[in-house]
Formats: sequence, C-alpha cells, structure tokens
Amino acid sequence: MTDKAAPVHAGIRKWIDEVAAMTTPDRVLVCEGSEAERDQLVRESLASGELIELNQAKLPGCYLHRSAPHDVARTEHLTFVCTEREEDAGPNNNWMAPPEAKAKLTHLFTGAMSGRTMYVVPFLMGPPGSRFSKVGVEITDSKYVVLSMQIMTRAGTIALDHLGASDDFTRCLHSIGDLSPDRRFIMHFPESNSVWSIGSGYGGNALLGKKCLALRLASWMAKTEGWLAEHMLILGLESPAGTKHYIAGAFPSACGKTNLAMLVPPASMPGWKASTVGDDIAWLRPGSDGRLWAVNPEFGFFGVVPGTSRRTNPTAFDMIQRDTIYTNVALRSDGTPWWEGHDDPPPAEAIDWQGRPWTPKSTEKAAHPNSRFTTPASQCATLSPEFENPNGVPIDAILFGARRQRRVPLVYEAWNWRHGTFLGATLSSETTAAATGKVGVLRRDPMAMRPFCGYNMGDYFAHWLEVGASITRPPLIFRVNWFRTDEEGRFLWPGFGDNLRVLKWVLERTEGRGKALATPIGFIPPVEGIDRKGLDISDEELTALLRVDPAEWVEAVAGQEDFFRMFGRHLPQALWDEHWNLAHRIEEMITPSELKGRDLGI
Ligand code: GTP
Ligand code: SPV
Ligand code: MN
Repeated sequence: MTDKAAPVHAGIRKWIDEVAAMTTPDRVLVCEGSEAERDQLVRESLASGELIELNQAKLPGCYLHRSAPHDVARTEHLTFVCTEREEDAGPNNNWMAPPEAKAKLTHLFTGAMSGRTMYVVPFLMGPPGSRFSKVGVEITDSKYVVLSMQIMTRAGTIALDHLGASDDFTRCLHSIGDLSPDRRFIMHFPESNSVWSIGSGYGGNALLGKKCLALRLASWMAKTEGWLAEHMLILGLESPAGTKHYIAGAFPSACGKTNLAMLVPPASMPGWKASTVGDDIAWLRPGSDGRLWAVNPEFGFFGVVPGTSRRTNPTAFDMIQRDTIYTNVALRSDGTPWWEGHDDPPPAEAIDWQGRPWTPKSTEKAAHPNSRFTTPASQCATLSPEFENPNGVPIDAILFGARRQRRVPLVYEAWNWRHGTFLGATLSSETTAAATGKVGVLRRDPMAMRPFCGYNMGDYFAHWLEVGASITRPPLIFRVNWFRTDEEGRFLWPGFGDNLRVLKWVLERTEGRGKALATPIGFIPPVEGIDRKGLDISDEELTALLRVDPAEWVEAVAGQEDFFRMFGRHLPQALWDEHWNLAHRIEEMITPSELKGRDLGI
C-alpha cells in the first residue's frame, strides 16, 4: 500500500484529490493488491473488530464479519439511476436529476471520512488484456470493502497496467457514512460513468464493481456498444461422448445461480463433467462467428451461505474451507461457522449473526438468511480452464429461471430468440432475502435484471431483440423452474445436481436432437425426454412438473399486460405481438385445439 504521494495515474490522482478535499480523511492509501497489504488489513480489522478470527487450524485464512443489523442486504428503494432525462432511467429505476443527486450526496460525503483512512482500490472487471474488460477505481473508507474487492475483482497494479494512460475508468465512491438507512443512497451516473454510494457496508451496495459497475453501468455501456451485461451464471458441460457446451443462466438473487454454476453431476449420470465459468454476472458479446461469447467479469464468488452443504453443493462447501470471509453467519464454540442448511445439526449453543447467544430453541435464525461467503474463484475445484480466456466462451443455451411454486413448468423452450426475449421479459419470481423487503412475494423480474438494469427496461428489451438480430447462431432460450411445489409445499423436483437431467434435454435440443411437445407457452419435453435413471420420480410426478394449466396462465397473461403497459412507447411492438399470440393460444387451449400437446417429434 502506498500513500498518496506515490506516483499514480494522473486522472486517478486528480479524482483522489477531489474526493479527499470533500471527505477529509486522516490518510489516503492506494492499494496495490499484494498479499502483504491484505495481511496488514486483516490484522487491523481483527484489532478493530471488523473481522473475527475463525478457527485457523480448521479454516485457514477464514474470518467472520458482522454487518450492522440494519445493513444486511441490497436496499433497492435507496438505489437510483441519475440520468439527465428521467425517461432514460425508466419506470424500473428510482430516478433523481444528477445535479440534485450530487448536491444531496455531497452534503453526506462532506467530512464523512474524518478520522478514517481513505482507501483507493483500482480494479479490473474481466480478464487482463481482454478488449471486453473494464477498469474501475473504488474509493472507500471500509477495510471490509477493500478486502472483499481484493477477492471479488482483479485489484491493484494489474488494473492500472490494463488502464495504461487511458482515462476510461469508472469512478466508484463509497463511504459507510453512519450506516443509517435514513442517510443511505446508492446513486449511479451512467452519463459520467460513476457511482456514489453511502451509508451501507454490505454486498451489492458497497462492493461497487459488482452490481453497480458490472451490471447497472455496464448494461448502459453494453446498449451503446452492442453487447449485453447480464445477471447470469456461466456453466460448461461435457457429455459422456465428449461434446462441450456452455450455458448461461439468469436467475434472480438467491434463486440458484451459484448452485447451478457449481453443479455436481449425479452418480447415476456417469461421464458428465461440469465446469464453472461464472456464478453471477456474464458479459455477452456477438463474435465474428455469429455466436454469443461470454466472459465472467468477476474474480471471486459472493455466495449465499444458508443451504450450502456437502449434500447440496459440495464444490462450494469445499471451496469455503480456506481464505474466505463469512458475513453474518453463526459462530460455534470451536470457532467454526454454522448456518441453517449446514450438514451438521444445529449446535446446542452458538453465537448468532448479531453476536447474541443462540440455542436451537431460539425463535430467530442463527445465520442471517442473506449471510454470504466471499471466496476467490481460484479456490473453486470446478473452475473452468476458460475462466481467464480473454475471448470468453461460446454460449449454446440461455436459461431464465425463477422461484415459482405454481404455474411454471420445470422447463420449456422458446420458439426462437424473439419469443425467448419475451420469456425473459415476463420472468417473475418469489422474492428472497437478498434484498430488503418481504420474502416470498411474487414480483416481475425481467431477465433477473429488474434491480440491475441501468436504463429504461423497455429500451433494454429492444436491445435484446437487436443483439439477437445481430447474430447468426443465437443460443436457444429456455425457461426453467426448480421450485414447483405440491399441495403440501414440498419441492416436486430434487434440484441441485439433478438439474443436469434438465440440462441434458436442453443440450439435446441445441444439437437439433431431443423430442419436444408444443404447448401454448413453448416446447416442453415429453416425459421420456428427461433422463430419470437413478431418480425416484414417477411418470405422474414428472407430468405434474411439466404441466401447463390454462386457467393459471390466463391469470399470468393479464398480469403481463399491466406490466408491459408501464413502459409505454419504449416497449417493442414485437413483445406486444408475442403477448397477444400467447393470449390467443391460451384461449385456444381452454377450448381444445389441435395445437394442444401436438408432438412435433423434432
Ligand atoms: P445471488 O448470489 O443472490 O445472486 O443468488 P444465486 O442465484 O446464486 O442463488 P444460490 O445458488 O446461492 O441459491 C440460493 C438458495 O437457493 C440457496 O439456499 C440454495 O440452497 C437454494 N437452491 C439453489 N439451487 C436449488 C435447487 O435446484 N433446488 C432447491 N430446492 N433449492 C436450490
Ligand atoms: C444479488 O443480490 O444478486 C447478489 C448479492 O449477488 S449482492 O452482491 O449483494 O447484490
Ligand atoms: Mn446475484
């Protein structure tokens, strides 16, 4: 770490001086991203209580961080996109005029770092040397944020080397402020390529390379540059025959991206190999070969802890046994963490995520439902050899998935890119603990991007259609739902590794094989199309999982119409056409027609 006197990029230097004049820190440190620097920050964080040491014999390099009890998830109502014209931010974003936003925040940032150290973290999103990669610089007064950025991004000198003399970097300003939700704002300025965030030290609110840069600002850049910045995992699959495919999948927060990205094939499907390219964000570019190529801009995983176990996700579980920061999990007396859904049974006593005594009789959860691990990607045993490939990987299929107890089948396929864009645009999901607010409420979350699209979503849908038209070999698009339940609320589908059974059909379809039945909503697999070897699921159960109930879909179509209207003239006509086509087909289904259940035998 060097102090501000050290030579640094002129544009960064100028910005450091401006921010320091406003925030008046005691000292300014520029991070180079070395191990010595990290060790020093860890020592200081242990001394200040920002980190708690976990059992180093069992979990070397692992620490616990407890965030403020009211700062445990993204706060979407305090997140703004500040464009000159309100229409450019769209009805999907909170909007404030840039001068007003700057004035409001300047007031909050003035003197905010007094008595604190201001850290300057240059970081690179994407592989070094790739023409797709973007440089950001985060200024923050949180050591936890610096340590997390060093895991989640390629931080330090590597970013400055990539930037060279260019002034093209995103200015990411962050202060924990007083951590009060009353004085918390996460403001994006796409027109000046900058983010100002104050009042939160948590996840997507504070690690500004992630949602703020790599999704909200990147989606804006992608619109002008002809590519897509998406909330997607990237998974490599190799069949027993040795065929390789890559799949990208958009699922809303806490709906299964990390788990799918680290899928372990079931024992009854020998010969299949899965590799992880990314678990949260994909930057997708049309290639000269007419395909869509994907890069994961991140360098680590910020994953949901509850539910992570040897049984559900052994790859993630093994990966978090060293050099990991745990946030808001419970602590056992032997200095190891515990959470709901851990393989070990609840401990007789523990310290909960807020530092209070906990026993299995406690009414509250031991770990916060949005507790997280922060782990370097390099620790993932299934990390793809293509992870650092500057050109990315070619995508054969895109999945849109969500949490839906009812209505939505296990899997169905779009007729084509346009219909696939419609399937993405009409995605809705039951809310989770990843953002503040009620859990389990159905809400519209197009392309899993509702909280992350940095501009008018009507224009974003149009951009999806444009990108589709610009590629000659577009990926096939599917909707998936691992979360359909029976009357008692039990999941009908085993999920996790067994999701490969669905992906197998998806890949067969991309290879032009695999039978499909046309339904009003898209193609579904016939019951025999899903490999059930070694899986105890009856024909009736699978039929229930794949069922398209017309009465339930009538209701869905009405809701879609209201949602689409919100975007006025920004909503592309093609999506209205898809909508009316669907409404018509559902109507026909109610009075049976020959379309219903027709086996196309493709
Ligand atoms: P973000 O990091 O918030 O974007 O979440 P994510 O989309 O990566 O979700 P993640 O894979 O972390 O899963 C969230 C929760 O869903 C965890 O508690 C998982 O155990 C659970 N989950 C993931 N996949 C499945 C599945 O196939 N079936 C079931 N029943 N639960 C799942
Ligand atoms: C999400 O909510 O989609 C996350 C976690 O990946 S956060 O980084 O907090 O946004
Ligand atoms: Mn996410």
